[in-house]
This record gives sequence, structure tokens and C-alpha cells, in this order.
Amino acid sequence: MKDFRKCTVYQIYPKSFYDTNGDGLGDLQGVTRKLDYIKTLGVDYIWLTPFFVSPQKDNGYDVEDYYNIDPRYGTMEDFETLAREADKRGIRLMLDMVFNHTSSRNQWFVKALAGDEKYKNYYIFKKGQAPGVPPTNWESKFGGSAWEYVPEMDEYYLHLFDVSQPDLNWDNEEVRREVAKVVRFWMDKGVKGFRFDVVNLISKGEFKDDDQGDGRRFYTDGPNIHKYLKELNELSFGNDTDIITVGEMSSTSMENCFQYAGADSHELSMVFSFHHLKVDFMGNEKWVLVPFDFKKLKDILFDWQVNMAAHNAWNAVFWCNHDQPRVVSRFGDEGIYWKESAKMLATVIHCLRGTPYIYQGEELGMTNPGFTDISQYRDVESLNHFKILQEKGLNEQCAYDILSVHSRDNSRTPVQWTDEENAGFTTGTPWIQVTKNYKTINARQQTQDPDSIFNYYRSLVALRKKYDVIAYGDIVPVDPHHPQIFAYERNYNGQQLFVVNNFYKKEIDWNCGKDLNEYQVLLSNYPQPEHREQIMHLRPYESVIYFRQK
Ligand code: TEU
Ligand code: CA
Repeated sequence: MKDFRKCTVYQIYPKSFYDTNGDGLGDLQGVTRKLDYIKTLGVDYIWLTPFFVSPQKDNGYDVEDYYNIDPRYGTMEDFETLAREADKRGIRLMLDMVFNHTSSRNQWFVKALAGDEKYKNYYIFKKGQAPGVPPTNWESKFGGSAWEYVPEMDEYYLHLFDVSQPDLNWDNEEVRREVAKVVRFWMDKGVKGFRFDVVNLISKGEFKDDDQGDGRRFYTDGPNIHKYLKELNELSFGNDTDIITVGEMSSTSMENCFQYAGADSHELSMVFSFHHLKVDFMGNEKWVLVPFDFKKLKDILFDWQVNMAAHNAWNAVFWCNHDQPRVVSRFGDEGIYWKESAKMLATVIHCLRGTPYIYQGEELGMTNPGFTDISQYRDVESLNHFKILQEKGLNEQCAYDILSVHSRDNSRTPVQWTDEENAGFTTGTPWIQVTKNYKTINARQQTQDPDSIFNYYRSLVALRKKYDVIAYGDIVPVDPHHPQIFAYERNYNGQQLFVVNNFYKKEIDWNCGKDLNEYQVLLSNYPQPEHREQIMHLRPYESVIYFRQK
């Protein structure tokens, strides 16, 4: 069995990864072609975002058919080849299961709309409160009402995401059996990992107007959530101790995560939570421009780290995914300290207690693309909010400024493989524009450069394997209220890791309170860390991993 605490997961968004047939869309064969690159990084799992048959309104998070592969991504044979080739290299696949909702083109929903009672009960249909008034005032995460009116039925259906993504009714036992069947189908193909999309939203509570917010308190971590997860575990992946699972937990609470990812809970192996990535929001409002709050970022991460450990529960740790802007643009520096800041951010995450996730291109320090026109955007959420922001009275330029910082498309531009046209991603026209800096930021350059961000990530992945303290150690925040330093200690069986990061450009002398002569440096983003006695001199975005064995 692979111990997931020793593992690193690499996330692939196939559409933007590598295109092998020139149609401008990445595909499964493209993933197979790049397996040696992934292997070089040293990761254990590849999480593939959905490649199932889908109208692609939300890039595959709107599943029409859970059992077949969208022809744009390839064939079942392509998938099997990928699985086989990955296996040869000791890499396992983690698939993305979207079970909170389906596509409106899914046969279940098509039948429901046609009036088939059995399938109507697969979804959440309700009468309006009055003519023209939806059942509740809940808002869709992509903007607008979460309810869509169906005139033929004089009823509304719930969609927490796009109108083309109707929510499934998990209170219906048949639905729960259907989804477990899907998981077993992919288990039979040798899949050893599953990521469950927004899985803490599946158990809806009361259908009531929310006078305090957008409705999320009524369906987030809902009344039967733990029961449904335990049941899914029992009916599918729980029978194979070799399988690892991660739940995407939207606006969740830590108390619930103790259970979702508790060592003895029989729910999931680990959880993604997002509170640490809302530090450049205003409350829950993402579509604003505010500088990130470093102290809050640290408070939240440490709070989760310490308390998840205290409850014997396991975190997934990450900065980036296909919904988040590029971290070097967000918390680092796109300018002269691009490399140092990307390495520093990597250090912070990879030495924490939890399983680290790397999102494609993060290991190259890819940046936000800096789109300036709506025609460059593809994401349904961005397109909707571009309109909504202007309806709220913002001028077009402000709307663009906000989009360029927060849009999910920031992470969805093609992986920059080479300095050739389209960054070597496709010989055709890419479905979304390539970021202009691909001539300097690309995989070909970085795999050859020993000092590259890529090779730094490679070292981090290897350190986790080599030093048990990284995988199993406790977590002790050091100088947690410091306005500029992100430092912590990890301890395990006489091993100690001491991780120091200057999160800013400003140089600083910092008393670390330790006799550094007792430590060895495992990794750093400057050639030679500087200190006099206990005073460290930290240069812009400097990062040092110290180690000692007692
Ligand atoms: O995302 C869940 C989610 O609520 C957020 O990530 C959301 O995309 C955004 O941050 C709101 O501002 C998952 C998937 O990762 C995402 O790609 C899908 O669009 C979404 O679920 C629906 O399936
Ligand atoms: Ca293609």
C-alpha cells in the first residue's frame, strides 16, 4: 500500500495539458506522452480533472455520461493505455468524480424533464413560493438564482452551479447506489484514487430563504453528509485499502473535516479546504480587489494544521488548482524575484503536515496570463461575473481588473512546454490563449537548468520521501504573529525540521531563537543562508529548510 502521507499528487487539467492531434484541446494521449516528465518530478499520483462525456459548459464538471470518455479527450483505449503506462512508471491515477450535480444533458435529467417520475426524483424539483418567486432565495455559485423554472412542470430545479448543472438528490437512495456504481466501474479499471467534487454540498438541509447570505449555510456540510460519505466508502472504495480519496470541501468547517478526513472515520483520506485562499476576498465575496492578508493566511493555515493534527485528521495542502489564480502572481512576485518567490511558496506548502498537490505548470512558476479583453476568457463563472459586475455599476475597466486577478482562467492557460509557437502545447489554435511569457518560462528550459523552479519542486518531492519528519511530524508554528515570516517546526522521532520563509521582498534580520549551528540545510532558494548566532539575515523571498537529528 502506498502511504499517502509520503506521496505527492500532480493535478492535470487535460484540456490545457498537451494536445496531440492539433485540435487545440489537450487530450489523454497528451498526458501519456508527458508521463516521463511527470515521472521526473517524482510524484506518486496524477489527479485528472473530468474527461467524461460532457457538453463542456463547465469544462467537464458537467457530466453527461460517467461511463464514457468525451471524444475530444480520446477513447477508452487511450485511457487504458494511459493507465498502463502510468503504472509502468509507478504512477497512479486519481479520477475526479462530480456527484453533486450532472449535466442537464445527462440521460437521468433528460428523462426527468420528460416527466419520468423515477428520474425526477434523482434531482431536486420544487414549487415556487408564488408565481415568479423561486422556492428559496439561494444564489448559484456562478451568479444569479440557484433555481431554474421549468414552465411545463410549473416547478423549479436546483442548480448550485451553472443552470446546465442540476443538483442530484442524494436523499434518494437510488442516486446513492448509482454513484457508487460509477466509482466501482472506474475501480475495475484499476483506478486507485478519487477526488470528489464539492462533495460536502450533497446533503441538502432545509429549503428556506437565507436572510443572512446566499443560502450556503443550508446545504454546506448538510445533515446527512457523514452518513452519505460513510455509505459511499462502504459501497465502493472502502473495500480497497490501496485507494486514496480526497474531498473538495466548499466553505466547510474544521469540525466537519475532523470527521471527513479522520483516520478512523471511514469517510475520506483527506480534504481540500479553501479558507486560506479567501485572504484576498472581502468576506465570501471573491469579485473585489483587495491585497492579500498575510496574517490571516498564516492564522488560517496554522489553525488547520494544528487542529487537524490534534484530531488525527489529514489535510491536502495546496496553493493552486484549476479554479485558483497562479500562486506566484497571487502571493509572490512576477518580477525579478519570480524564481525566489515561486520556490519560497513551494517550500511553505511542501513542508506542511499533509499531502501536497502540485497543479500543472506550478512547478514551472507559471503566472496569470494578464488577459485584457472578454474575448480571451472562456470560463462560465468569469463570463457571468463580468456581466454581473457591470450590472452592479462597475465600469468595464474595473471589471477587467477584477477578472484578471480572480478569474479561474488564470490557471487554465496551456502548459508552457517549449519556447516554440503556442508554447509547444498544440500545432493548432489553442482553445484558450497561451500566456505570453512562454519564451522564458517553459519546461524545456527548466528541466535542463539545475537551479530551476522545476528542479526545486523535484527536490521537495524527494525530501518528503527521504525524511519521515516531513510526512509524519507534528506541526509547531514559530513566531506565528510575525508580519513577514512564515516559519514552523516539525518533529518526529528525534528528527526536527525547521522551515523559515520570508514571504516578502523586504530583507530582514530575524531572531529565530535557535542555535543554527546544530542544524544542516536541506534546501534553500539562495546559495548560502546567512546568519550570525540566532539572527538570520533573510533576503527577498528567502526560504530555508533546516534539519537536525537528536
Ligand atoms: O469547484 C467548486 C467551487 O465552488 C469553487 O471552486 C468555484 O469554482 C469557484 O471558486 C467559485 O468562485 C468545483 C470544481 O473544482 C470547479 O471547477 C467546478 O466548476 C465546480 O466544482 C462545479 O462542479
Ligand atoms: Ca487534442
